[in-house]
Amino acid sequence: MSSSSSEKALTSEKFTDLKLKKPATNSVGLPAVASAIQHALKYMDAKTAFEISKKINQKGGFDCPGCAWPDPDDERSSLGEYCENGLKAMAEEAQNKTIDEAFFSKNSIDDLAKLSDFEIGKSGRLAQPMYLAKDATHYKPIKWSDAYKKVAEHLNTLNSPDEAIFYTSGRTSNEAAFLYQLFVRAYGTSNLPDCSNMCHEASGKALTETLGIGKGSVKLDDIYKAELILVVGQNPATNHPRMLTALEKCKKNGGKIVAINPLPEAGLIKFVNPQSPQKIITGGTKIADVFAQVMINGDVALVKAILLKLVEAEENSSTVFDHEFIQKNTSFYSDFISDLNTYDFDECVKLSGVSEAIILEIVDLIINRDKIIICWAMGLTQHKNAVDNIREFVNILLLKGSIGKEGAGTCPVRGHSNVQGDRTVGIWEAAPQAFLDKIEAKFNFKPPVKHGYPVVDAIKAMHEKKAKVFFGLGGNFISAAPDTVFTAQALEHCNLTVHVSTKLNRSHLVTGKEALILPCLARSEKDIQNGKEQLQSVENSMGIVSSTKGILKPCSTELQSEVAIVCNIAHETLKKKSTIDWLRYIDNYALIRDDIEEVVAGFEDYNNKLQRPEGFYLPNGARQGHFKTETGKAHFSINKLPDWKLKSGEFIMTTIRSHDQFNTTIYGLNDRYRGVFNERRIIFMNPEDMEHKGLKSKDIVSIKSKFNDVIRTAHNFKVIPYKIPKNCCATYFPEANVLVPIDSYAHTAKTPSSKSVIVTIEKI
Ligand SMILES: Nc1nc2c(c(=O)[nH]1)N[C@H]1C(S)=C(S)[C@@H](COP(=O)(O)OP(=O)(O)OC[C@H]3O[C@@H](n4cnc5c(=O)[nH]c(N)nc54)[C@H](O)[C@@H]3O)O[C@H]1N2
Ligand SMILES: Nc1nc2c(c(=O)[nH]1)N[C@H]1C(S)=C(S)[C@@H](COP(=O)(O)OP(=O)(O)OC[C@H]3O[C@@H](n4cnc5c(=O)[nH]c(N)nc54)[C@H](O)[C@@H]3O)O[C@H]1N2
Ligand SMILES: [Mo]
Repeated sequence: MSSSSSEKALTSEKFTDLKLKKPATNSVGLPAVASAIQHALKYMDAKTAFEISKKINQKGGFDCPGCAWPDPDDERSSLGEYCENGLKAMAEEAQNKTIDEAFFSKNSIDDLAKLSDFEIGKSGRLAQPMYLAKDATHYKPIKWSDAYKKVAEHLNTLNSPDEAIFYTSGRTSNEAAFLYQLFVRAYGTSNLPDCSNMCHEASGKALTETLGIGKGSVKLDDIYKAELILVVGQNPATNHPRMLTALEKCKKNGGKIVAINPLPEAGLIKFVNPQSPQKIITGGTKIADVFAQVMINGDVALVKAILLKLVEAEENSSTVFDHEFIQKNTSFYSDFISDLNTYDFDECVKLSGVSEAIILEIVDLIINRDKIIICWAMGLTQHKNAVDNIREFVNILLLKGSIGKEGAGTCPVRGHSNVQGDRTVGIWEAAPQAFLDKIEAKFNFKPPVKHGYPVVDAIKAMHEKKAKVFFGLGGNFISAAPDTVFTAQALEHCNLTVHVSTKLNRSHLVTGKEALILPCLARSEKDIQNGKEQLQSVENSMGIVSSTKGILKPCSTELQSEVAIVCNIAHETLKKKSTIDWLRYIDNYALIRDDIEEVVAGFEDYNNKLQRPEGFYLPNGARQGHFKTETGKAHFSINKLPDWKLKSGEFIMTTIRSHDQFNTTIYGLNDRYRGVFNERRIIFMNPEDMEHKGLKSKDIVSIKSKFNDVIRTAHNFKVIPYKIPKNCCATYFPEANVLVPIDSYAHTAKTPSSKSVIVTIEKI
């Protein structure tokens, strides 16, 4: 009998022999270069590794499939503008091992599900389309044409287009993403959930409300010129290593850096630039001038404490706030100040977990500077009050007039390399009417106006059998989503699950009644259509669109490009119902860009501008000091303190990435900077909390979360004493996703609250 969906969905509970070392105080430097090279050579030959390191993130090369941090406009390092984890991402993508018919006939889906995520990833690149028939135990090969027919057949027999879900992960190019959303809307639904629903959705919401644009406002150059940068809820040494080079440059220019994080992350303490031999010898740059070790989800309390002191200083001197900016450019200042004054400073200090002395240091830095940038990532966005978190930080910028000028502004640091571009070109379950009108005008059909499901609602709809087909353009839905068991049941209720993928992952194993794997070209591979090499484009975290063109020979001749897959499915599904000639795009991606240009603002002369090696900037109102809000001004906002309270025996748990993973892709079992080796099933705890509970290092525990009377359990985690605030603990994503309740998400943004899960811990 086949295993249950939840058994297949959960990551292996076996231990892999934990080793502990002292956490590092600095990051990168020679060990990182060595680690990257070692890793690359394990999966690629030396020639490929060298070719890649020369072309990655170089002008005219290809965009690193790792993070979305921008490339410098000016000089790029001769060693290649790569980082350790970028090279690991490449090694994962460009490995020479492939999996095809023989692999799948040898391994049933139940066998594969028993492997750890690390082992699944190491199986190799998907090399031919595969089909899992109803009640079958093994995937079998299928011809591309039959696969397209199967998808079309399922989509065309649903009672309503709203019974289909079309997920996107943020590696998809602008070209493929634009056609995909066009197809989905022409088919008749807005069900376009994407990874950003689990990622920076709260940033988009908070920034649109307060500043009139859902993206950040700064350029890389602003980072260099800032006088003060707050790095909040972010672990750049691991997730955006090249950001450290930019922070180093800011420091060299006299800037100050404040890190706000429950964990003392290595790169924020000290950074040794791997591309500067002198720094490797001298031991590097101290990055954070002040480290505020905030309680998990204590950020609003911390900012309120800071704001109260700023108001006090302003009352004494009248020189702290930028009155001209506030008067000319903002609304709701006095409402904001009156609300703020209802809070008690000492209470906020206590709830933040940060000492008063540290808070006063931060206040001093803010008082004397007005070129301030706030950078943040998942530490702020994955909470119930995520939107409040971000709006509260924006209040600081508005008081100081730190927006719409050089060296100042907002910097939500994006995750996937093209997650921002996907949204720009229409991957959005709640697209604005103006965008839909443009689609209608250009393509002669009426896109549905009703909003579609974001990720959380999509899972619920599948669970309730209201949605019956799941299509994933990239990603690993089962492992990335919250509430693993619930999501597994949801996927299992589907008639068909389809994944367009480069690598095998758990989502191929937790399927609907039938399933398809459609293997696609990766970004580093040459995309040749009708004899011509095609280029594609992506947008980075700072709104720069640039071209990307693969350089390697595809790992299999059977792969198709994402563009070709989307066009064929659209053609096969819509037939005469659509007046769009889908197949003509496949031979010439420039035609897709011509159409994007007509629909999306800021893409004028797209094909020509893409020839510029450095790419081009999209318009950004907030950067220019134009705020497209209801009042036409930037909005101060009123935000409450979070409403949870820990009962005795409860902890607040955050789920984080190790140094050796890219989301659900596990590169290795080490988390070098945090001193954790060869194990992922671990829980970081405060030593005093451990003592109080009678726990010793490496003791084995179960973790339980209780939400709306439902108890969720994760078994077999080893305890590690760590410098984390009391009552807080941390585990890795995706092992702990089983504990994140489906109904716990950010107000208005619906981002699962995977950084604040209330748990109990029991020794077993
Ligand atoms: N190598 C590598 N690069 C990546 C990724 C990867 O997995 N691997 N993922 C990509 C993606 S999609 C994304 S979204 C980004 C993610 O990049 P990050 O957001 O840096 O990733 P996380 O590990 O989720 O870490 C969040 C940080 O927030 C802190 N934190 C946790 N809870 C709180 C809190 O309540 N308050 C505050 N202030 N801080 C908190 C954690 O200690 C941690 O340092 O990275 C991208 N880049
Ligand atoms: N508990 C918890 N859960 C989280 C998070 C957290 O911090 N904590 N973070 C959330 C965040 S920020 C995000 S962004 C999501 C990530 O969610 P996803 O984007 O869904 O997950 P990934 O692990 O990035 O997807 C990896 C898979 O993408 C496929 N892939 C890789 N490159 C390509 C490509 O070029 N084309 C195609 N078609 N496929 C490709 C491969 O098959 C690979 O297995 O997870 C979220 N989940
Ligand atoms: Mo993300």
